[in-house]
Amino acid sequence: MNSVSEPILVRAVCPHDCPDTCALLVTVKDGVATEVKGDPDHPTTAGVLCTKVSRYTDRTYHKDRLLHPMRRVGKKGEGKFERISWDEALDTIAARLKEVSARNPQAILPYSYAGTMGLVQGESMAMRFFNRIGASQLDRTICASAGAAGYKYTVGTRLGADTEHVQDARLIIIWGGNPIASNLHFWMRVQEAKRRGAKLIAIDPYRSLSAEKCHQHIALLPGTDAALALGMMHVLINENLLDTDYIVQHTLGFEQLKQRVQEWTPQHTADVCGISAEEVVQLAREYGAAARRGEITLIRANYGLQRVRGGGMAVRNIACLPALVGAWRHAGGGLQLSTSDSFPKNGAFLQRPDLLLQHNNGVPTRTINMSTIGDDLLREASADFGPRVEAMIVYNSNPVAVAPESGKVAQGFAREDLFTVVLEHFQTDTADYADILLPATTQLEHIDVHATYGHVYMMANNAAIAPLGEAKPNSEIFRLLAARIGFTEDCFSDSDDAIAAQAFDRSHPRAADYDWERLKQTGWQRLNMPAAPFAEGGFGTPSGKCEFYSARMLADGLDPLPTYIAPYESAASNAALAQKYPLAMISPPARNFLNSSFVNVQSLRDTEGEPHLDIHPDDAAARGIVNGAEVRIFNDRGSMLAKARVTPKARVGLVVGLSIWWKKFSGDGKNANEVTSQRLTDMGNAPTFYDVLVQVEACPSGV
Ligand SMILES: Nc1nc2c(c(=O)[nH]1)N[C@H]1C(S)=C(S)[C@@H](COP(=O)(O)OP(=O)(O)OC[C@H]3O[C@@H](n4cnc5c(=O)[nH]c(N)nc54)[C@H](O)[C@@H]3O)O[C@H]1N2
Ligand SMILES: Nc1nc2c(c(=O)[nH]1)N[C@H]1C(S)=C(S)[C@@H](COP(=O)(O)OP(=O)(O)OC[C@H]3O[C@@H](n4cnc5c(=O)[nH]c(N)nc54)[C@H](O)[C@@H]3O)O[C@H]1N2
Ligand code: SF4
Ligand SMILES: [Mo]
Repeated sequence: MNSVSEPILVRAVCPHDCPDTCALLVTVKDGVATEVKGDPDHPTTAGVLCTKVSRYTDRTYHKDRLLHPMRRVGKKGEGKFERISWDEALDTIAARLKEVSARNPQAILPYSYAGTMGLVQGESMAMRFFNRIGASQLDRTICASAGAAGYKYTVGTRLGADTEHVQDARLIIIWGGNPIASNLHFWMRVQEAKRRGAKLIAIDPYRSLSAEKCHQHIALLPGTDAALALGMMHVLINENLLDTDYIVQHTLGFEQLKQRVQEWTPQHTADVCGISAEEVVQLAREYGAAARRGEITLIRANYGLQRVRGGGMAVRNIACLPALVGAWRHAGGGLQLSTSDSFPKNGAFLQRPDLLLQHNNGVPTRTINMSTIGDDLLREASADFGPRVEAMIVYNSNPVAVAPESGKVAQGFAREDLFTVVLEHFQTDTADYADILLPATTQLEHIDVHATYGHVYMMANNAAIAPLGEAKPNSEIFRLLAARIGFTEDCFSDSDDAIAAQAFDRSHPRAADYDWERLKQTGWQRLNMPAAPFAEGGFGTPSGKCEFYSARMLADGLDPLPTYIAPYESAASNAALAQKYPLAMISPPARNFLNSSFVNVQSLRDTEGEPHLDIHPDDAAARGIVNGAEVRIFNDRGSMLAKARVTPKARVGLVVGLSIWWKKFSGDGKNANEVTSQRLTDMGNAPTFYDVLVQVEACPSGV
């Protein structure tokens, strides 16, 4: 490369697990990325990035980047490593996986999530490898599977309101989400709607940054959203605030629903939710009346309300609301949970599930739920469970920090007989337990193609710079491992370009004109799809209607009608436990972190400060806790320390610890997942991170 050259602009995509999936423009000078900006022309990005990714070069060129393979020399978890060559690393891994696989390939487990959401560096070459070897399958439930299940039973498919029309809505309900922190580009459009006169209502037990900026904040008890939706339906139906035409043409089970909601009087609803009956009535009336006037009403349902026992049912109940009032008729109206099913991904090509069946006598291997990894790593072989997990390959995830009941997760990872490989950018809490630690490239160093869950554009990521040090893309690491083990199928020599070129199914009308070479030039391309997906019905359910009554739910052993499932841990549902541990604790995302990513970027960590616990003045006073005091948060599963912030932002009975801290950056080497449980949701086998009771006490000074 010339020593003095003009800067060039490279089109890229934000890889992080965020609905916005921004289009990036990376400035590169002399082979060095100097700046990352949002593409002003991409409709949802609109030239804006969040604080985290506008500092992306700080992360890429961070002094702690892993730049060569390493082997553990200290004890597991201690984090002591020595440098080795790629040859030695790959030979060691291949030899160990062959040995385990000769006994039983299902003793091998991949562990990955959405460190990158790219279709190439995510589950393409990696899944081909694990399918071919016959490893256990990983059920990737840690984030969205409860709500996805509830939504699919009701609406049929994860399509929803189009973000590009949000500014046209007149009433926006932000339900269990904090878009200022976690969905910024949606929030920008909400702000535009507000300027045009829209009313904003937040439904959240915590006065989040976003709730603070809404006209109204309904602070219900955590885990009671399903009840609030039932109470709203009671009012809408009994006061006839309905779109009868839409109901007749495009829904199923209205009469049964009408019967079901009768018991959900405003007072009963209010008692369950810990709010007033007036709040229930007024919310329903405003929602129904706005729709009646022909105004666009939008519910943004997010993840906060799914992380409790009845999380699937909560989303299902909320998903009934727009059909009752006909909100789906308008672009920008209805509901947005996720847009991920908009994308016709070519899963059979990307992941090659056929390889698994072919090499395993036509039967799938066992499935392990990523959300119960703590228990599962500690399980012995049994007829029920299958073989003990003997080898784990972790990529795109940091389970020791993010998985529930962390004490058990760390205990599992500490097993001397477990062989652990971690592919990472940094020495995370999980990396500390690796036997072999491999340096992976960041988004600026590899190519990828992306679908999203917050808009409907296919997105291309070009490599802006060469890999740093000896880092390699995930895809290349699995390609090399496949070769070492002796897999000869052609798919293991597909280049990243070849994978990207077929990532979307061109036989599907939405992606009919997908062309990877062109997308690399343009950066982004909208799927061919309408802005109002259910304006004319056409739901993805078996009946093609929005199913108030779901025969599939009945067949799956669930209540076929909307109902309320109380949390595992709450004063109302477990009084004995609440006596010991009276405070509900939630640990939603901190604005300057992305799950546990970015915690090690100094400037962002400095902005967050240190682990905090927001606690209501009454709850603090009762415990002799003053603002700024060090407190201990505990239950039977574990404990952690944090600095108290005494504030009415947390409703009485609720404490909030914004997350997800790396354990090694907190005073006591612990984070919020010490107290979370491995119990699963009613549907989708998802974790219940926000279904937790704790006690909080002031630490004696000096602790
Ligand atoms: N900055 C930043 N952005 C992120 C992330 C991040 O870590 N940081 N994470 C990304 C990921 S992986 C995801 S899944 C999404 C998450 O996106 P969101 O679900 O929007 O997550 P939060 O922004 O925390 O909003 C959750 C809100 O739900 C509230 N809540 C908790 N329990 C309940 C409840 O029972 N009922 C109701 N109604 N509300 C409740 C919390 O108080 C919180 O304000 O964000 C993505 N974007
Ligand atoms: N208490 C509590 N726990 C939670 C949550 C909560 O709200 N509260 N939220 C939950 C949710 S919604 C989610 S989605 C999960 C998220 O959990 P994870 O998906 O594990 O997300 P991160 O913690 O960001 O870890 C991703 C890791 O992938 C790495 N990575 C990024 N890109 C690449 C790459 O190209 N190659 C490789 N090899 N590595 C890469 C990053 O460096 C990072 O360490 O956490 C869950 N845990
Ligand atoms: S984290 Fe979200 S808001 Fe920030 S740049 Fe990435 S996609 Fe955009
Ligand atoms: Mo998530």
